[in-house]
Amino acid sequence: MGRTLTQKILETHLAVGKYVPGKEIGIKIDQTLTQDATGTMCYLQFEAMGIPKVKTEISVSYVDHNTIQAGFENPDDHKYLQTIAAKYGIIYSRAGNGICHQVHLERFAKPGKTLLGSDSHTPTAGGIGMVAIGAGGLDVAVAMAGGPFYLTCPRVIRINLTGQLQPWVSAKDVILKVLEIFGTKGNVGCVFEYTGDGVKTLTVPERATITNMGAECGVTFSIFPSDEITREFLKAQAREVDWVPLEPDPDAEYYKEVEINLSELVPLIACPHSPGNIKRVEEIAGLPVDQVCIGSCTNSSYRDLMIVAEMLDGKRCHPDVSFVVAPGSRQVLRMLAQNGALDKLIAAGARIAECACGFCIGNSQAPRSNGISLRTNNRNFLGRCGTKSAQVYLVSPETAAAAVITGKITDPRSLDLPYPEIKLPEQFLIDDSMFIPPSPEPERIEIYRGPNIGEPPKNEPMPEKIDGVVTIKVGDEITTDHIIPAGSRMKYRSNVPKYSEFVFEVIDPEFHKRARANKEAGKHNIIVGGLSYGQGSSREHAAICPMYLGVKAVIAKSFERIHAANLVNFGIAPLIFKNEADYDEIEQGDEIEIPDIREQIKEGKDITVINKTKNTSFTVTYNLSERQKEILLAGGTLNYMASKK
Ligand code: MIC
Ligand code: SF4
Repeated sequence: MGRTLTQKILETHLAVGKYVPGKEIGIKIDQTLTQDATGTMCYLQFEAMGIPKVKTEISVSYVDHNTIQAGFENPDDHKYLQTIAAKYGIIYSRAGNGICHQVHLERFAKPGKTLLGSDSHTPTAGGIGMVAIGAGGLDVAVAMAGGPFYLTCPRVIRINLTGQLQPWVSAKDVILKVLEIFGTKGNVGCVFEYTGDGVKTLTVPERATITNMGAECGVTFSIFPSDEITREFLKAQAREVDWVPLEPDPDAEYYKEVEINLSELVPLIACPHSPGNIKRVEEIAGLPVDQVCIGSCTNSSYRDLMIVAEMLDGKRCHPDVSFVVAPGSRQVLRMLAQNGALDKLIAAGARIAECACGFCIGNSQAPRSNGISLRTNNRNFLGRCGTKSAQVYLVSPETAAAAVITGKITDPRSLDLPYPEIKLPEQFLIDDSMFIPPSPEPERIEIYRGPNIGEPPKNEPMPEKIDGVVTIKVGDEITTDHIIPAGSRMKYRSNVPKYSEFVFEVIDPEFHKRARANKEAGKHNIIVGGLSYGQGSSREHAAICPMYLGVKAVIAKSFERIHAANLVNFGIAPLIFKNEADYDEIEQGDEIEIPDIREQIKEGKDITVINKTKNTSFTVTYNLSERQKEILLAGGTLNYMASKK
């Protein structure tokens, strides 16, 4: 039987286990990336491991999330990260160099290699034929220390692309179509592998837009073959030596197959408050728009911003629209500056933001109250933009630019404009001067620790029994943005006690007070959730902060991959209702007891949960490998690693 591309790359990287879909494997990681918002905690944990130098082929530390610097916290973190990079053999990408995923694709991503990143959109690099996976910072720290990365050997779904995109329809519409088909839940443990003649019509940055938002479906990664188009892209980045041809065997067998005819796609839009809430743009055309934001790791490439600049050439931004453009990288920005496209954007009324995450993470450009914002990024979760009452819609750069002109949601095909054909340059502008290489004299580097840098919090081993309270009961599709907000709160990433005050802020600002009171009274906190708990980001603070507040278990109908792994890493049990109907019986405030939890987990048994308030009991189960069980019982990965020394 032929092999999928996923199987080929994973098999050459197997460190633990056998390639059997559904079973846990450990793989060797060739490259890592971190960004500042997850990076500080990741490197604090790396330091705790006592390894003198990273053991990967390439590790890059990007500063792209918290670049606002409205206070000392962000710059303190940046300086810490810079000194850590210098000391431990890591390349430091300075603030201003661009968004990690865009820059990594341009300068480091290599077909056939593995990349682990402390950011959920790390699969962007799958566009170049790389197995690129998002994970919590602690997993990335372990990979930098040379340890394998553990994952469930994936089930590979083939997405066969045929035909060719029509004018005004672009890569974003392809991934929105994929989201329409697969939704944002139920895809854990799978990967998307793109095949077919349609692949040959897509450039690497377009492929990267598609792999980027596979994260929204919850797949472990998405991957394209590495072909002549990949070679051209690498050549244009002066990295042709990094090219290798890669494709699945023609008779490879897939877990599931889906076909998408690119020729039939139309402009699509993800409506509030989920990237899976897909409509055709023409269905809601005419809705007035207050803000248009173009950028983010999904749609900020040279091609994306060139098409916007050409569409807006000689036009003016509609007076009711605030129009923001954040180029994905300094390479993109400089090229736009040199070829005059930047001037076209500025002339049209664009507010040019830094090459950073910016609006996407809600640390700037919040819309007005009840405002309608059209954005090219990948997530529109409630409150993520910084304004809880705002409605955020996700679209392609073409649809976004159309609204800049008309002030309304507009299908770009309905504009009376010639379609600008954008060709990728034969040579991108290469300027690596905003990367700082590691120090040749690491022993002389002193790590800078400003007052914002704390210690990674410690946890106790799992108690014999959990005796606690349902501190909160939430519904389906709770994202990590619900669990711990980013935006203006993100500056506390290195200060866990302070950041913990914002757990569940967007749905229940009193949560942290109840949790603290329970903890002080010697009670454990328990979270009850619905389907697909922990969607979205890789931020391990969605586990660390609850851990700090004394949460010992989350009982949900199902979990998303990265968050479930983060819960285990920080010693919180991710327990699954055996019978989903039991979710309906349990209420916030119920007193809960889980007797002999250690014993039950050790023996791999289903667990009985006693609801003392209701005088009932129900059964929960869990998806944990033997290794994860040990980690959980030890109270998290750091304790587990210390016990193995
Ligand atoms: C996001 O898009 O939500 C983030 C901010 O990039 C996160 C990482 C973080 O919270 O720092 C992610 O996607 O993992
Ligand atoms: Fe940054 Fe947004 Fe991409 Fe996250 S999704 S890495 S915040 S641009």
